[in-house]
Amino acid sequence: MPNLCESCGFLVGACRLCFYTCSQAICCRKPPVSRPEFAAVCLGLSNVGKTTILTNLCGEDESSIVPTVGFSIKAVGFNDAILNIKELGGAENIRQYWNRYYDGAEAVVFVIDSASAEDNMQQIADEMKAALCHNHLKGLPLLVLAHCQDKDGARGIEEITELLDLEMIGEGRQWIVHASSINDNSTIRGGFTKLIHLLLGTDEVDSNRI
Ligand SMILES: Nc1nc2c(ncn2[C@@H]2O[C@H](COP(=O)(O)OP(=O)(O)OP(=O)(O)O)[C@@H](O)[C@H]2O)c(=O)[nH]1
Ligand SMILES: [Mg+2]
Repeated sequence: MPNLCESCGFLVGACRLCFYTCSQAICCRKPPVSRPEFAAVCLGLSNVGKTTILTNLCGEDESSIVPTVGFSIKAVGFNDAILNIKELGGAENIRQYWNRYYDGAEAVVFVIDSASAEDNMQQIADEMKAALCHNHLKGLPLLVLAHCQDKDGARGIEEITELLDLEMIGEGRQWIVHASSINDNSTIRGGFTKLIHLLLGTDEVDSNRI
């Protein structure tokens, strides 16, 4: 039977070990790994879901979203990088000023409603072409989000690639067309993750198109 002294010694030893382990955990915690930051512009016609997508990525409440007047900026954290995304409102009276906000962009995100009528697809193609021709956006990596895949009549990425003439529009830059829907957050994150791989130069695909 251990006497009282031995029991006290054992207790003190256990307390010391506990204190040492806790202090190690608190003091020796590694600093958070810093992630590279990139600036991106997010374009697309009005009502295609740009603000909803960015709000969703930030884990914020999506119930009170209103059309974007001018622009809005959100910093979105991903595993490998932080994207500072500037959304430009898509209404006609705002689109004419888009080019004032391109400066400093390192990537372009273009969101489309995949269920748009064929006539609207032509308008989308024209707006996209005009934006991507601008000096500040030339050659930048491009993510085309074929969004609203949950809607009836949503087009697949092959059809969208053809209708928007993406092979031609994407010439001279790396580009991705990616299907997404607000109902499945992983489809949205997946598209942005691919874009980050392009920005970091870590994508494993040889061709421009993914
Ligand atoms: N069915 C469906 N609706 C969506 C999806 N994503 C967004 N929406 C809806 O689309 C509507 C417009 O969304 P916004 O995020 O305001 O669109 P926006 O592109 O930011 O519009 P502007 O700011 O005017 O350029 C909202 O009612 C959203 O709930 C989606 O994947 N599927
Ligand atoms: Mg908006």
